[in-house]
Amino acid sequence: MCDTCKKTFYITTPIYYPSAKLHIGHTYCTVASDAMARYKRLQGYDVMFLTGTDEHGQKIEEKAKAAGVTPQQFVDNIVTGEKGVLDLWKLMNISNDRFIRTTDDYHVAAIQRIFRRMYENGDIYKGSYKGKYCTPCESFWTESQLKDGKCPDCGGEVHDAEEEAYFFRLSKYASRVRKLLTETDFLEPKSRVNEMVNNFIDPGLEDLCVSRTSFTWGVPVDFDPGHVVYVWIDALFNYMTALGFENDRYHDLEKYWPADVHFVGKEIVRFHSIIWPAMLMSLDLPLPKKVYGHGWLVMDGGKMSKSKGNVVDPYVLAEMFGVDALRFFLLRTFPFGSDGSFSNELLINTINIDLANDLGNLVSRTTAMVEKYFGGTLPETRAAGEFDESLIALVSGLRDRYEAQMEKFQFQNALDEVFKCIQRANKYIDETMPWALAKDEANKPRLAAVMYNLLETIRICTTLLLPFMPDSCEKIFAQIGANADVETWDAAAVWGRLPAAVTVHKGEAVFPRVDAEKALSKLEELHQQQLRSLLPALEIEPYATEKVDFDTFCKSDLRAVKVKACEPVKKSDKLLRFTLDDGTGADRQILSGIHKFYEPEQLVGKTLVAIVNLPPRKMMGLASCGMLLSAVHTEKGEEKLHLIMIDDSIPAGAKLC
Ligand code: ME8
Repeated sequence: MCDTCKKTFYITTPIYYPSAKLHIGHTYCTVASDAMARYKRLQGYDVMFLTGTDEHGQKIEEKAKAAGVTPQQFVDNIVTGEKGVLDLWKLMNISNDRFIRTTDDYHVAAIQRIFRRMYENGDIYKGSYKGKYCTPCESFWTESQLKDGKCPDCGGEVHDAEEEAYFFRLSKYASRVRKLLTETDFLEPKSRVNEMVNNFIDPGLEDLCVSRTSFTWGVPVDFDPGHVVYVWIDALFNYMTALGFENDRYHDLEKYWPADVHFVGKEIVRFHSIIWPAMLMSLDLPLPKKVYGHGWLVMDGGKMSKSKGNVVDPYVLAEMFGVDALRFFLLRTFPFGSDGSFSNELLINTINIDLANDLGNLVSRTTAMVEKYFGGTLPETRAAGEFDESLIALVSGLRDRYEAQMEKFQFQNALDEVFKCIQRANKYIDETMPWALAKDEANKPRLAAVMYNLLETIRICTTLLLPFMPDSCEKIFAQIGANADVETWDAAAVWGRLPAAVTVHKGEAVFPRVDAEKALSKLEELHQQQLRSLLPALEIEPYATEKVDFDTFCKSDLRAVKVKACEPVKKSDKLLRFTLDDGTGADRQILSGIHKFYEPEQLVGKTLVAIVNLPPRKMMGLASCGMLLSAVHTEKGEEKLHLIMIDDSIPAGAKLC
């Protein structure tokens, strides 16, 4: 098909807030969009896949201030810095065609024009806003929208806020939006429609406050200095400015708009299914064909959040298990429309069962057998036999069953169809028993047919796995002697495409088995590190409030002492036994529970401070005559201790006062 006749497909992810490093939850949606984009390309579509970053707003302004940098420097670091957003998408093999940053000049200028257009057509007007404001969500709420007095999105505190502001006539579009949601397939899954209608539209859509004066990090309203455009207006229009709407940077609007699908997380469905279509209606623009609200990856029943210390780092997982395994896991394990409970155990199980056992084994067993029985190249003479028909029938219909699921964004079900074929092929090996056939030369044509059927099954399954695991699938193609360039969508529906005399190249295991125990303990260690990093860097003991009179204080006899010998106390993990010169001519023995902080030999010769008039105490059968002074504090949750060491020129026995 010529390029201009190709059907187009425009898919977007939400544009991410670069307020902190991205976690596995963000990766989830981008991987799903990438799999969809690759699937559509495989089908022959001319795909535009857009992602980007949403860089304005009060939250960013505050974080930048706290970090002592400008908002632009702050977002630049998270977007383009080391292990930033761009690095992450590169690592995850995300094939986006375009990346938009809402601080890009062309976008900023376009947003100003868009705002002005809605002002000029009367849909944006000036008023004054009183309401409950949630700073992290940058959202105003009415009293009735609050949940137990808190923000209905994030559950955080809200505060009273009033400001002169511009409003968008959202109420004007309520019935058209309601119709769109209830009478078309604009919003999916359907469960989200009820949520929108019952919670937001039917209680009454109020006009939306679309400008702010309380901070400056945003797109300025060019006809009213002091106002910046509400970050959601700025953000939502990215889907069009990135194609060239109201700017000259790009010229793809006609080709790709309206979008085929916006993938968005469930908490931002409200913005995409109510506010976004209403604004497009205001400008008389075509509406996107679909908004799909996916579920969250949750941990321990709650959303991932840095403050809870349950943020899962995609860099760590990709490094430990491989990018493709991670991509596969995300889409194989959780139904896209619902929440999924993330756990490391689940990830390792999926890798070991689906990838190492089922797919990996099928590929390595088959290629090993073709090498062993035929020296790597199959003979052209083949003999059909029992069990072939059911395998061939199942695999020949796979592409269509897979397509039916992919078209509904049911990645998990699509992969399930593929894995049914992979499991069937493994069973086919047990049924046909190639090792038994190989014993008799007369069975060679039958053995060749069995091998060919296995290779064909692998080829078709691998083609359909390409959108999920692009690199690994290329490796599998190379091993089974398929030419990746010709493994097209059409070829996935045709049984018998591999040349009769195909040559395999057995290689390394594409999906090595994970040692679960080892991997889990490493991840646990990293998790503990993460938790420690959330603790205050330095904590000191609270100061005593009770006063002590001077005479009482002076009763403590503090002396300089020199360490003559120091050794661990037998059968004790903690205690060190000090032999000290206290200036009296007789050795003084003090026991101190500080072994975890010092090796005894480090301390010999040091000049320390001891309280020498405490009554002797027995520990582990040994008398301790006094106490050594030390300084203590906590660092990242870990107890720290430093013995007080004084200048070695101070003689033993000198009184400290
Ligand atoms: O919402 N599981 O940005 P964002 C699944 N800038 N998805 C998750 C998730 C999790 N644990 N955590 C976050 C914004 N997400 C706006 C979008 S679009 C015009 C503007 C998803 O960085 C979340 O649901 O807070 C959202 O779809 C996306 O990550 C970006 O979140």
